[in-house]
Amino acid sequence: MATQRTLSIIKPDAVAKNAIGEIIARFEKAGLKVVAAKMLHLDDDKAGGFYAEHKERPFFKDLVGFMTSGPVVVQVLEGEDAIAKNRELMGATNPKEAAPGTIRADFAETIDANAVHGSDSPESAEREIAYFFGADEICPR
Ligand code: RTP
Ligand code: MG
Repeated sequence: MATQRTLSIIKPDAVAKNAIGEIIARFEKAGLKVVAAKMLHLDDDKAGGFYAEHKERPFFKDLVGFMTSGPVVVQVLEGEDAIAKNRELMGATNPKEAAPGTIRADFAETIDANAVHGSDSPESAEREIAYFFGADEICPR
């Protein structure tokens, strides 16, 4: 498996819990490198555009409301099989179904406030990274 990049977001609930460092430590311990990072407070347009694929879903309004409720930390993670590795570290979307020891099992309370986002395919990763970062903001090492 080749080196990949994926977009990670530490969501407002996890930022509010002061869990930024613990979450990033899990990525690093798993061999993923942070090659770009910034803190942002998303507005409705930026959050809605990010989750455009869910526009027609009943939970869309709540999702945008939650993602704009406080600051987030967006990062580009790089490493072997980074997309799947990050999804594994995150655990299932619903924290009640997330495997023990995953980020969502340990830091998330509900399916709405579920601590982290991670790209779900190489195509999503490419779009999502470009949605938040210019090429000059990514520092491979
Ligand atoms: P994410 O995109 O945030 O990484 O999460 P995911 O791939 O695990 O889940 P996805 O299906 O893409 O859904 C995006 C976010 O929408 C909220 N959601 N709520 N109430 C519901 O049934 C429901 N389903 C999804 C979650 O917060 C999920 O992370
Ligand atoms: Mg998703």
